[in-house]
Parts: sequence; C-alpha cells; structure tokens
Amino acid sequence: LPGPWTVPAGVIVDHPRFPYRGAMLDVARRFFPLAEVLRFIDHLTRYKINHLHLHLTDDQGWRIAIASWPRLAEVGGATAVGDRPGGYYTPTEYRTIVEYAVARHITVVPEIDMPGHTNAALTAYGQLAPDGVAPPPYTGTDVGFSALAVDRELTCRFVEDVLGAVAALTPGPYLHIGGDEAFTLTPEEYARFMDRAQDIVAATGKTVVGWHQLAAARPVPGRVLQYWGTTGAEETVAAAVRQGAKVILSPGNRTYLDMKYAADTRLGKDWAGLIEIDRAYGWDPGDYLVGVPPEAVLGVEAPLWTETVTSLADAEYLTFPRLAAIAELGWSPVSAYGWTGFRDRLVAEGARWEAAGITFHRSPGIPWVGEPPRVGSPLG
Ligand code: IFG
Repeated sequence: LPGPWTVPAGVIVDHPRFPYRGAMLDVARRFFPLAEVLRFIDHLTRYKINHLHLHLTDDQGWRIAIASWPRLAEVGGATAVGDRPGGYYTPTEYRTIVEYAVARHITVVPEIDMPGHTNAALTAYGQLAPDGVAPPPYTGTDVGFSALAVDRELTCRFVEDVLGAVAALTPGPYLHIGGDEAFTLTPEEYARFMDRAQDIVAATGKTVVGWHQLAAARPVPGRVLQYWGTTGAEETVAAAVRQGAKVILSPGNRTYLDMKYAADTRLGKDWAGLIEIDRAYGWDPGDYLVGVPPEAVLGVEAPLWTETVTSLADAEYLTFPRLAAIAELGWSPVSAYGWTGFRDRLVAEGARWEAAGITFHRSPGIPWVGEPPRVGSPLG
C-alpha cells in the first residue's frame, strides 16, 4: 500500500491485572547461545511479558561464569542433556541479556537452583559434595539425586559468592534460589539450608524467589513462592501467604510449556498431563490456589524446561501458541477472559508468527490462516 498513510490518533488507557507476567527459559538442560536468548526476548515483547526467568544452573550444566569459582563455568558449563553442546554466559554476555531485556521493559530473574539440582557444580568442586568427591558429569534427565553439602562452611561461602556475583550483575529486584526436588536431604537439612540461603539473598538487597517448597523455610516477609504443583491446593503455600509471602503461579498442568500438546507431540513430557491451548487458557490465576487471595498473587509464569529441546525452533514450537494464553490471563481482567474471543485473536497471531518465521504448534480447531477449520474438533 503506497504511502503517505493517515492513521487516526487516539489515547489508549490500559493496565495489567497482575504485575508479574513471566516466561522461564531453562538454559541448563539445553544451552541457548546469546543471539537465541535475545530472539526469545523479542518474542516475549509481543505479549507484554515483563519477566524473563533464566534457569541458569542444574545437574546437566552451569551457565553463568563466576570469577571467584572459575571451574563452575569451565567444567560445569561443558555439558548439557545428551550430546548437546555445553556453554555458558560470561558476565558481559549476561549483562547484554539484561540490558536487552531492560530496554524492552523486561526484568531478568536469574535462578541458581539449590540445594538440589547441583550435579554440575559438584563436578567442578567436589569439596561441595556431601561425600567430598566430585561426581561424574551427568547428561541424563533424571532429577532429585544431587545436593550440596548443606552444613559445610565452604558451601555457605559458595552460596554467598555465587549469589553475590549474580545479584551484582542483575538490576531487577528478584534472585531465584530454586529449592525444588532436594530428595536426598531431610526436611530439617533442607529448611536449615534454605533459611541461610534466604538470609544471604536478603544481604544482597534482593527479594528471594523459590519454587514453592521454599515455604518450608522461615517466613521471610515479602518472599515469593513459585507454585508449580497441579492440584490448586497447597496448605504450606497458603500458610506462607498468611505470613506475608507472595505467589507466582506456574501450575504444571496449565503453564508448563514442556508438557506435550497431545499424546503424539514429538517434544515435551507429560507428567503434568497434556496441555492443548484451551487448557493453557481455561483457568483464572486469581482464583486458582485455595487460601491464596488474588492480592497475594504477583502473577503468572510459563516455564520452558528443555530436556527435550534441541533448538530454538523446538523452544518456539512448545512456547507458541500457549504463551499467548498465559500472557492474556496475566494482563486482562477476568471480565475480558473468553475462549472464543481469544481463539479468534489467535488466528491473527498465527499469521504474524508465520510472517516472523516463528515456529508454532497449529492447535487443531483454531482456524489458522491458510487452513480450513477442522469440523468437529475439540476446540471448535
Ligand atoms: N520438574 C523439575 C524441573 C524439570 C521439570 C520438567 C521443577 C520446579 C520437572 N523442577 O519443575 O527441573 O525437570 O517438566
């Protein structure tokens, strides 16, 4: 259409229902080179997602260089799941990610998962392992088998040095310390360790975030629990909320982007069930967790775990269209929720993803541009 164009002016008054609308990228199981992270951030800006949670460390890889503990990146960063290449971000590269995000109104939330999911760190520094011996690198996809030596002074210094370094590189208010699946520890060991870790985060001036198991640690006011259960009821979280905690909702059976769309989806897992687009959309974050009122809900986040992901295209396929659903639930008032309206808007988004070269899953029943609608589909 040749110019000049005239566009009527207008004033739009809009504001989000929840302040926190996030996506998580697991760069530990599959390392994402810097350029791919920046492209992923571009995708988030399309839907006013304003937090990028980077899962920087796990059993299979350590992805952020820490100057005072150089083997974390050199050794811990050398592997990934399977035979995928390792990798890590230098402080300069991490700052590039943060600045690119900040310029797009996105806050980076770094996660150093502890005390579990730590095999990569232990391969680098055996003195952090409970038995003092560095385990071999792990490139499988099991969880829950690793833990730091929780009552050792060296471990405390490790946590202080790592969280201090990451906090210094992160302008956002949040520091995520993980806390999931520390199955080799007793509840007392876990609580003792996470009490200390919460204090170390507080000393950096950041607000602590943890997977909702962190509820077992001392109720630090203002802490944030990321709920990843599937039942909509978790008394420890409701109790923590009564003692001042806030909640980010990431129900495994609604927001986990690594869940298969359908049984025959090549990528992804199914431990939380199958999530087609209608299930990603069909819930209300403000009315989801028993005993957690809407005012205690910071917002929603869609985690993309990457055990089954080997490329950015795989990541995009699992992310779209479901991230658009989570973004709408996080932004719009309940009065604006509505499946048919969302479904029709999705058609236009599909055309934009096509034009932008973004890989996406063509959920059946959505009348995607260029496809005849499948009569009688479940989403019709
Ligand atoms: N649970 C583990 C993740 C990942 C995930 C895959 C959390 C908090 C299953 N922990 O989700 O490391 O393996 O769906």
